[in-house]
Amino acid sequence: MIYKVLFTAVLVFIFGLTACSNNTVNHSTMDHGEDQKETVEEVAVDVSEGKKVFNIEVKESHWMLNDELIFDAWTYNGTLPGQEIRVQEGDEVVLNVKNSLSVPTALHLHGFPVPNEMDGVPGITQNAIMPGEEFTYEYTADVPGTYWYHSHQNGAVQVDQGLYGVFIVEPNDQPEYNVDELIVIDEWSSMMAEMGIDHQNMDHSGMHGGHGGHGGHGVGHTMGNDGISHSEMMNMMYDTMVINGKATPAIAPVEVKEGDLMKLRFLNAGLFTQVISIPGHSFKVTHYDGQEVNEPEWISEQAIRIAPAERYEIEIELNHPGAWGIEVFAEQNPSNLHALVPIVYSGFENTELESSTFSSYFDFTNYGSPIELSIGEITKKYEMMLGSKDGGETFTINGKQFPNHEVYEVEEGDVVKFTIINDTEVDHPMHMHGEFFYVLSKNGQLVKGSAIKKDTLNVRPDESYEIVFEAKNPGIWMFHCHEFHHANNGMVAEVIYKGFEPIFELDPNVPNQPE
Ligand SMILES: [Cu+2]
Repeated sequence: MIYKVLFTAVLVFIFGLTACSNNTVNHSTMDHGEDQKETVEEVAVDVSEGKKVFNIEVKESHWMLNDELIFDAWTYNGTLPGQEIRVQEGDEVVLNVKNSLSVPTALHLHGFPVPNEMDGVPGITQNAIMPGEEFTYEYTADVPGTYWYHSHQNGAVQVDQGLYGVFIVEPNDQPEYNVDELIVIDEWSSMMAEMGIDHQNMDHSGMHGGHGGHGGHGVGHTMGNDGISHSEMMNMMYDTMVINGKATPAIAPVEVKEGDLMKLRFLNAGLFTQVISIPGHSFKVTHYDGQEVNEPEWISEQAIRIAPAERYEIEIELNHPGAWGIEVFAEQNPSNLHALVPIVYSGFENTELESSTFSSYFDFTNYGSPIELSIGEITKKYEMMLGSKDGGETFTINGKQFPNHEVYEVEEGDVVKFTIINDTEVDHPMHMHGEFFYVLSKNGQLVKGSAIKKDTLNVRPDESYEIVFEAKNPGIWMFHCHEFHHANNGMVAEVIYKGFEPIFELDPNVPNQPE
């Protein structure tokens, strides 16, 4: 019902815009008081007893996407994204998380194989952190890679509102890069910001059909008599591309020099499958979800698709001076969700950005060199059928929906194979907690290039994958779609180790909301 009200409000707003030549509010004349200044507070790092301690406050902050778009974000320490946390392989890491919001929250470290009680999933591994309360997460940073941290309490609202940041574990043998930059992709609805609609009060449960229209797969489902599909609704609402917390024209350039070796770490923290096109240079894809690709080769004119929660790292030799714009756009809505990330050589500061077209999409099933995996014989085989119900309004795994979901039981030492099949018309970036998996095959064809070690796998319409993982991290682990609306509407399963007992006590007074 709230969704319907919102929907009507959006339509009224759009109607209003057509009669108005200027669709932005000039915020420069508005008084936002002390909070208006864009505070970038240092994450307090306290190295004590050989541990790296970070204090993270979860709080509301006014955030400027550019000079005209300002909104009340939910942030980690006042910035969007939350400040990068970068540690060294082997470090003991402590995150003291203080909740200064008016709603409960929790922090999940995405991709990093944490002990189960540190996984940050309310109701599954801990009770949500209530307003005013704190929770301490501790990890040993023994697996290098690019990861991210985000809220796992009501993710469709909380991550959308800004609760995400990057967590990097640098390997001890990290190659030397002259430039090492993050490019965090997200999208925002200027419409809702202009209308003063707070995401926290918004019911996302009717908004799950976000992806549609991929490669002629229809545009999703119609909403009752409104005649507008969810995907069209998503496209109308999310109209602003956000890169590293900024929208055009405030996206900060990456400043480089000829001869530099550059590493770029892409993270998709949003809800849409995005396309990345690198202009003017060949490049190597060195890591998938933070995990090394074996012997990557130089490629060019290939665009990379990056689904929600995925990370891609690339390496570029800066040998083509100019002012370049890395093009990033949402596959289903390129006209609205589109941005250029400036890569500017010194001497080209005032030059118009040049972007480029691409001739094909990067294919990770045939890239890099094979490497022998030391994985034992498969001991368990499971199927994961991704489906939908209610005329495509809700989503299922093997016909089941959270909290009456599919449970996959494993024992420590098992080698578990999943066959994942997407029987819906939209993308599902499937994320397994607690463990990496290897991709063995796609659509029945064995992977030809480098081993593919990931924590999130985008399964597109009609695709099937076989993946395998070694069960060596006991716990109760979620395995869910990372399009939060889909998870919120049922697309969640669990991998449970036989006999595992969580050490926390479920508090019935805490409104835990793991999705
Ligand atoms: Cu999904």
